[in-house]
Amino acid sequence: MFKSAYLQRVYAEVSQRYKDQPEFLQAVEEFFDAMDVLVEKEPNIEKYSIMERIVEPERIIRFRVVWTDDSGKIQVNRAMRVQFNSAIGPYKGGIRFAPNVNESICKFLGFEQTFKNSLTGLPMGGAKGGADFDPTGKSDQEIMTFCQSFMSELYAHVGPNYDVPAGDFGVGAREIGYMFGFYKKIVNQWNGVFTSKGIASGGSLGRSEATGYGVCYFAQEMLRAYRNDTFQGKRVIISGAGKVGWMAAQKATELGAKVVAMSDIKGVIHDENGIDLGLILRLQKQSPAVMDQYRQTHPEAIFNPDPKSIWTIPCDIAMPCATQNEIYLPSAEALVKNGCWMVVEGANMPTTLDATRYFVDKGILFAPGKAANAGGVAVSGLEMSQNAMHLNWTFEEVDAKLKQIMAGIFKKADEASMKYTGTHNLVIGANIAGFMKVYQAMLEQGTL
Ligand code: 2IT
Repeated sequence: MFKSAYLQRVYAEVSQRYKDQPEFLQAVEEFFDAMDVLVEKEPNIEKYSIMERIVEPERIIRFRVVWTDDSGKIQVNRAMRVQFNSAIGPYKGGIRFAPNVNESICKFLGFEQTFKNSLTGLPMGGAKGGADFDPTGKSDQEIMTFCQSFMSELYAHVGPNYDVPAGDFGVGAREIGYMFGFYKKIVNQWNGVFTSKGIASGGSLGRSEATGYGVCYFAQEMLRAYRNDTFQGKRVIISGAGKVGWMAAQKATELGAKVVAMSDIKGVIHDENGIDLGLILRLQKQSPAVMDQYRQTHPEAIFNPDPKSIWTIPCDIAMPCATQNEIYLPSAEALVKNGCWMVVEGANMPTTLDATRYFVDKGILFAPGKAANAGGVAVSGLEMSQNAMHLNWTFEEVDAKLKQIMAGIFKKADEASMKYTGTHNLVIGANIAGFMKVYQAMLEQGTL
């Protein structure tokens, strides 16, 4: 627990009030862990009740989504948007469509997003939203009908200078296109209310690559600064083969690493020749989860239907890019036992708190998601700039800015850690560096 009596008191209150929100409390606990070294040096945090304020979302919008499926049956889903913090810019963060979406998950994501967005250096507040709608197996028509009904409510609560959503799990360019189109029709204005749009609809080149590439750019900075090293010849394992994991695998391979294992909900593929990324992409055209089909083309590869088994494969670098809480303590122990010395989080909060503490205690180079996966929202910020200026940058321009932003995040997080702990603890450093700007803005703006 925390040394600070102030943090202990606020955490006790929050955990009592939101005892049914485990993911949210986990995100707050990780954040307070990092705040422990800061609160006594910054008495204004307690004086101005910053922690009490920062853990409460500024606003939560909840609504019902009614839509008709292809068989004519009327369906009902629950949706929400958590507008967490707007101290440093308009609310910004993705929308998730998945059956397990609830207030705890939207709040944990919105809370993390606040500090992640701050770390990018761009003026974006934190938000997250979603619906307990499962897009798997739905027809194009059903997806469109759902998205339009969803937007018939959400349109009133978003805008290019108010709240700018993007994608997340279950929400890609297709869903964004339908939501953006419906918004545009209702408000009768073309503006940058969504990011991760298709290129023809005003999306930014490089946005679809940004999160995965950013994870590798961040890892490159760690390798350079802490080991005078590169990706060349490293064994990498990546959980998830979606938007983040696939792009991270491609960039890591381009930088000289060998990606020996990847996973999705069907299972794990271990291929000592290096994963055939082109094959995965081709298989994904038919269905989203494909690992069970990989051996039809590469019979020498090994398939294991348990997604968690990926963490037992020997590697140098592990990149969890699938979902929250995918590395529990036993998986962390297996990774370290088998020689893993670096963990870079591509997903949001993929490592549980005790597993994170274990990695840090063992001296593993560990990059928290709010720093390492910030490349996605960073390029979303660049998409907002391009839309506001009514112009488009080239892929090379965007990619160069992304590299610069990821290097900047690494520097800020490492420097904050050195300043407050005298060590290279990127979990503490990223939380403090992300917090400082939000905190400063909250002080400047008075008690709201
Ligand atoms: O978790 C994330 O940073 C995202 N889903 C992307 C958010 C965004 O606004 O691009």
